[in-house]
Amino acid sequence: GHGDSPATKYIFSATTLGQIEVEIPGLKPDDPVMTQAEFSRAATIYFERCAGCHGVLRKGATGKALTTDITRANGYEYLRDFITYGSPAGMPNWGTSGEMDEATIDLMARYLLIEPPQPPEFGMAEMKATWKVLVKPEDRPTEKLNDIDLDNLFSVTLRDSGQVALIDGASYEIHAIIETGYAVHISRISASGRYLFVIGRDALINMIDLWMETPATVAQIKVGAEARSVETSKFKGYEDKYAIAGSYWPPQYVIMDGDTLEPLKIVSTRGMIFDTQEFHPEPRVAAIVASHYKPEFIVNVKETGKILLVDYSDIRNLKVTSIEAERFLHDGGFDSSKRYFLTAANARNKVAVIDTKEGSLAALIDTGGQTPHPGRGANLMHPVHGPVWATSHLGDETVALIGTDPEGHPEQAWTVVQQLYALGGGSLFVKSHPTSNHLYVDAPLNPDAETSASVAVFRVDELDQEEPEYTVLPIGEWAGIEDGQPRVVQGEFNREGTEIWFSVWNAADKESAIVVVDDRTLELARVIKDQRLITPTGKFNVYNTRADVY
Ligand code: DHE
Repeated sequence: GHGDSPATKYIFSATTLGQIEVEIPGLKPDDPVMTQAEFSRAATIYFERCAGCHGVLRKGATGKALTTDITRANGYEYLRDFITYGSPAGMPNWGTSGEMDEATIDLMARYLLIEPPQPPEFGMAEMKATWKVLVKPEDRPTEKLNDIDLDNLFSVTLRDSGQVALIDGASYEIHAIIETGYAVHISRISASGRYLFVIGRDALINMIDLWMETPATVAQIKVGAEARSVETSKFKGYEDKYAIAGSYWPPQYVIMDGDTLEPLKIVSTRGMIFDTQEFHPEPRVAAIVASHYKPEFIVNVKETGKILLVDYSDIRNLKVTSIEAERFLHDGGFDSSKRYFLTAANARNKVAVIDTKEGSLAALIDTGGQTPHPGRGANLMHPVHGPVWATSHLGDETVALIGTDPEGHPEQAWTVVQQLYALGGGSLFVKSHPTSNHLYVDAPLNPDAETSASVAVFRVDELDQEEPEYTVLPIGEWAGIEDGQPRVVQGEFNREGTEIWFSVWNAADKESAIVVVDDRTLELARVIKDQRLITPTGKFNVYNTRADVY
């Protein structure tokens, strides 16, 4: 068994994961020989590179299960080759891409034949030990001290430098670069627009005050060993009152004070899978959004397939509605009315729809493609079918348009009304804006370099055609980067919806860029380059993110 070794050690640090020190959990006679130092190194690499898809305990989700019953049956050579060459289903080619050398791949293949170590729990004592209020609420500005147009500010993830860049949506000027967690993941904005919350993969949260002369971190906390989601309360009367973060490890969520990040309530998500009602030890928390209809957080629990409506109006007597949805919930967003939340159960090729007003599952839709991955999705006014929400897919070129208007368009509601064919597999994000006539579809994980550096654009007013055509924007080419093979990822609109920004995401030691496209003409508006823009990926416009406009 794993995790029961009292000697299991695990080192946490506030800003980087560092080397993970874990003891080999009970070697069996036929286990591959591995030194303690090798095991710790492999555990660290696994945690940083593999756990996101395969799970800390290797039970699988976006990636296949890698428990020892499976890995030993497949054997060392199979594992070595799989890690080296990858697969079209989404496994990266760690060897041929040059990211892991032969010795590392050999180590990882051997490591997978041994039982996984279980990292320790992370409860209130551990959280409190990492919690820092750098500027107390009473010492913060009482009015905005800068002349930044906050609603048109972009928080840009600088993935590998563990920072965010705050970039002006009109002048493209970088107002600040702020140190955050390791392999920082997403940004969310408080209901008032004042506080920016950023979470790293190491579960470090930075709370940044945008009213300061130069925006800076005012509070910080680490809520676990690995995390992906953070959100703040948005319901009327609760603006800026609470924050919530979900973690992958340990599997839990925590509700925090919205002014200081003081942890108030930690809730484990371990429990039964919704359909088989079998216990799962690692049900990770994926996307979290804040309801506009009730004082509730909507929490997606990946492996057990449950969507939790967490009522924050009385957190001492916490009421949680647990909705049976589908396994492997990942990411999603609201429809244009903000009443319905659509979330992808990506390894099940489904989208679950939550009616946030009724507090129930409205529908479970087969998207007709392989591995839907919507980000927050995109809302369009379809010329024939009325309001629809779009998702692209990781596993193929299809884009599913799903009707979202049960009152005005009951026939179309919660069905795939149209399938579009974009550039190819490996898409992660789609984007539109209420004022835009375009739907943008990226393909950053496509194995073809030219495809992964391009974006497909559909015209919304041409969606009445049988097979609507798309325009290809050569974003990577427009960036004019000589060195490396950058991928183009995640469109994000400015406040007005007139320009859309794409990240041109290159290796950490190579030049990256942000390319701004004029939405009306589909022409290049600007290339933002700066030595400090290291590995830009996600971008979050303050207004669009806090108001859920997409
Ligand atoms: Fe993400 C959102 C998890 C890899 C960029 N990513 C999310 C969310 C989850 C998630 C659960 C939804 C958060 C929310 O809404 O509360 N991401 C994961 C993974 O588990 C995965 C597959 C593997 C991993 O090891 O982390 C993963 N993600 C990536 C990347 O490699 C990306 C492309 C680059 C990066 O920055 O690391 C990436 N993820 C993003 C972005 C969003 C996101 C840009 C927010 C999109 C949006 O528009 O809201």
